[in-house]
Amino acid sequence: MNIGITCYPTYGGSGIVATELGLELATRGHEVHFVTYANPIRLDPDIPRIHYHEVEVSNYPLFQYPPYCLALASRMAEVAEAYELDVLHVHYAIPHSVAAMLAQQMVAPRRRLPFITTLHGTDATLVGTDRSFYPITKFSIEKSNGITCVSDYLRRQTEEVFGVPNEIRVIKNFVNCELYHPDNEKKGAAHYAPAGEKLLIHLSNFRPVKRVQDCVRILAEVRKSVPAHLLMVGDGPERGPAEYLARQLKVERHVSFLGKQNHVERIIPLAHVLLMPSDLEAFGLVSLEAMACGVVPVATRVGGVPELITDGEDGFLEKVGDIEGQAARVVALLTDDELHYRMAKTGRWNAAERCCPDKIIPKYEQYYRDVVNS
Ligand code: GMT
Repeated sequence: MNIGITCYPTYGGSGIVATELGLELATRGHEVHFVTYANPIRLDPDIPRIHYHEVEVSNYPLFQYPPYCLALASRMAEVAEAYELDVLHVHYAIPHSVAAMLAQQMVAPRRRLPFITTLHGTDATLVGTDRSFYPITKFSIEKSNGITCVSDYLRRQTEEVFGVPNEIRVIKNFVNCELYHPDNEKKGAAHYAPAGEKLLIHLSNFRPVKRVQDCVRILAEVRKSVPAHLLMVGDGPERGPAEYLARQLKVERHVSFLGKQNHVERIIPLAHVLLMPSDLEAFGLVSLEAMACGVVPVATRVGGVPELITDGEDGFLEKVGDIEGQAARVVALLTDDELHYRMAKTGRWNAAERCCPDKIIPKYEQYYRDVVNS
């Protein structure tokens, strides 16, 4: 098939899923056309059957806000006609779903261009429910030829919040278990923790929903009983406040802020525990990546996370904001090697069994066929 993919090309779960999906589809013989404003970070456009079409937005002085959605729709329509796309698959509803709807109408006299919208989380739970975005988000979701959500939770939420009558298919996040794998020796850890402290890790876009400061608080609590060092990977508005808090709690020497990293699969396996103290996660891709690397997630019981992590089996789930509870779980994992070994092994097994590309990509391929033939 000829498949168009649009996503946010920068750091963020939806862009990562879209990019990895495109790569997997290309290895399965599909021609994959990315239509985005920048080359997605994990995408090498030299890979066979991967094509990248940049969206350029002119910045005429009259435009206080450059009309990206219109430029994107035009580019989608151009690419669809030039490369005979069978389907457009957009990740994150706003504004990609609206642009796909326009592109579909632009090419309608000459070709049928069905589009699928994949909702990833904040597009439905936060941004989509913003009053100014709500009507257009609901409209473009309903006009989609196919809708997927990354968890059962998000499907229920989408049905409830938007009252969407269409069928919504749940296709969960996946992880490439060959790329993301355990590193039992963790030799590289000494670079961050020369005194042999065990590593905790947090990765995110440092938005308020991630509760990044909780990670620093958890580390401070853990260090009351076990020496540990925290790696903070990513960047965003909560980084400054988290750095400030680390100084306030006098743990700044025990926290490394690494900023945005292109090869997280090399860093995650160095850690023992992943912290994901979010207010909300539709799925929690980073916990899946950690499990694939044999790193045990200590997370919050929110959104779609319990669909991924089984509390006490392959990770721990605690209440949002319960610093003592999360810290106690981390301490247990850092001090009981047998417990850590068992949970890390189960996590790796579950990630590979349930969420490897071979289990998930055929679901997308089937959905494309269903939508194209409907
Ligand atoms: O919050 C993020 O990490 C970014 C966001 C995105 O859309 O880029 O992630 C969402 O999509 C991921 C991939 O499907 C999910 O695993 C995350 O749980 C989800 N984030 C939230 O719901 C907050």
